[in-house]
Amino acid sequence: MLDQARGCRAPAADVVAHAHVNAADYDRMYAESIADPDAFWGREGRTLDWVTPFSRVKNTDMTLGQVSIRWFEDGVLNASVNCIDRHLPTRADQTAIIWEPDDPADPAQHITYAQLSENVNRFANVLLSQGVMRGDRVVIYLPMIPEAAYAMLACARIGAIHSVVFAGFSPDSLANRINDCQAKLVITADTAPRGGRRTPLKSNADAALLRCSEKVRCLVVKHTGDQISWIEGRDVDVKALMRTAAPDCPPRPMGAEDPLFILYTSGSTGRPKGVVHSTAGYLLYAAMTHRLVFDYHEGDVYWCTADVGWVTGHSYIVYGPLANGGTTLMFEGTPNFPDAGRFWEVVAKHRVTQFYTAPTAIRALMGQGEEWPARHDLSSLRILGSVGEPINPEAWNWFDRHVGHGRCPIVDTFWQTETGGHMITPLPGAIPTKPGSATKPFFGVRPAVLDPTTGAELTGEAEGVLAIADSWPGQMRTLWGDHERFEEAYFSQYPGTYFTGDGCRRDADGYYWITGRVDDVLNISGHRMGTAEIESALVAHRDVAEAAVVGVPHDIKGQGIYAYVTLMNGVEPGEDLRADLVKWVRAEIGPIATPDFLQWAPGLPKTRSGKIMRRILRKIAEDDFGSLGDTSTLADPAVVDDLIANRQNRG
Ligand code: 6R9
Repeated sequence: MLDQARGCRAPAADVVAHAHVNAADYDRMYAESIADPDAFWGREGRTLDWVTPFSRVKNTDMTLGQVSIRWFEDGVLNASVNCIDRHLPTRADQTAIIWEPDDPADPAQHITYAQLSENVNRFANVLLSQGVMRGDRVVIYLPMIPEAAYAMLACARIGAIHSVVFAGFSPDSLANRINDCQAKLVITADTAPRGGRRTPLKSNADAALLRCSEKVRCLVVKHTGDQISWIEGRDVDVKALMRTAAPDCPPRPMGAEDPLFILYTSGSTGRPKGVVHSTAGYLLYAAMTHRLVFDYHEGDVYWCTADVGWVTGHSYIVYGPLANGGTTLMFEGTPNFPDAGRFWEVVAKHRVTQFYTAPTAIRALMGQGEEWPARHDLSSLRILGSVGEPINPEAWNWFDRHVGHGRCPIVDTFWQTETGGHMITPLPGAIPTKPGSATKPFFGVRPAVLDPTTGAELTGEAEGVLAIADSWPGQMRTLWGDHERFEEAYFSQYPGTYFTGDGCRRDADGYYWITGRVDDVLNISGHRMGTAEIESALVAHRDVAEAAVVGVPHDIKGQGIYAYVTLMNGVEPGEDLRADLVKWVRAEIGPIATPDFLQWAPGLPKTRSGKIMRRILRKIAEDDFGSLGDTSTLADPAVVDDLIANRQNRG
């Protein structure tokens, strides 16, 4: 059913009949969640397994200077029990994790809940044997292997706080995170196969640890068996210790508000921020959104293609699906290895029912042609999902037609590392979709479209910036070690609300359309990257005096990285130096930060107070010279002419 006039598609009758939530349920439940959050979330909160039940539901304050977010605060529970133990009586032999290796010639693994339990318990005992205690931080730098989930849940079991660092990050980025959270140990693997190539994770960790306290231990999962260097006394073979560790480890009772994990993400200024999530509120929110947004049912095989290094992997590969007793697929590889049909081959092989991916992957596969999905049996699919950036209608339609064959609702889920789970998203049986719109708020979420300058809340059809007017259980609690920066970064712009940093439009039907970041955060292939981080990597190079980075539209990645570089006096620009700088940034941060363009800039456009005018730099990067706007406040307007003249010289 396609309402052509409004570009709106209502859920088909069979989807509605099967769904946990229909349109009437949505209206009723949403109204209650806003009018009486204590009643709504109190009921939902009791679906978790508690050691000591909570008596208080919501205790939150988003007032600048006294921000405090607490949910179910006097309850006591353990997250690993909720993801494992409570399922054992009924589903010990059900598959919890399907692991699909990089090389399709290697066998997939089916890990049952009983096996998951044994592995997590053994892993937890290994951590205890290394002196990890409740509240200690453990950095996980692993590829997409089952041990990544075991390690996360083992931390949760003993009350340690994990911080997963994406395996694509450089040794420097890893060291910064280990040092910022003062981790007691780091868990890594020998090497990581991806797309037929191997990333030397252990040697990256070795390089990172040179910059960390000597006390930090290194637990190594021997995954490929590749040759690695070994430091006796510091390095520990996890698998060897797991074999002899006891298969049971009593779960540590944790307060609802005890941190479950820290996840570093990019902001508009400074170094990455350590986003802290709680045990109960986060887990409940991840589980509930997973169940309702993907309409997850018994027997489904759910696949999210994200990496556990990002929040999507935390909430929708590990915690959400496992808290629901689901079957979650973990994929080690890439969409185009050995060929552009790999995703579809995996869907057919494991009879995947829900498939959750990013627009950048869809656009890349779209470019390879529709013959790839057509070669595989995709009839098991029921729901498709998108996350990470706005999905353009072309990609939406291709996904719908060639993957979903017009019968699978697409859930375009808007959310952030900070929000813990989906914020604005369709529910498959309840909310008609429009290509490109994340549609309606999830339960308990109060989106507010604000005038960016006055902060006034706009009603009805409106365009502005997106804030959230009240707390929800999955909300981040603080920034690790810096509550002041937390308040400053999210609650200082529009008092009393959480500011997302995104622009947004609400249409006449009350649908939300996210228009992208309004701050200096870039979204490269769905990965968040702060311009400030790339700039500081560039200026760390001895030949660079100054740098300014902006985003530029990119067909596949969504946004590309455009860097303007001013060299030190006496240094000559040239192709070798350009290549060297690009390599330098990759080594400092990681391949995801590789500049797409690098333009030499003898000067940067600055205000008289020295602020770089990025608005102008963005326009020049986009070849949009006609509308540079007001340049009269520039200290030296001539630099703009020079940058335009040298626009071609950008490599
Ligand atoms: C989950 C995740 C968050 C930023 C967010 C926004 C963008 C994510 C989106 C979307 C439009 C969607 N974003 N999902 N924009 N539609 N469905 O991606 O977290 O890495 O923290 O990025 O991503 O700009 O502010 P994170």
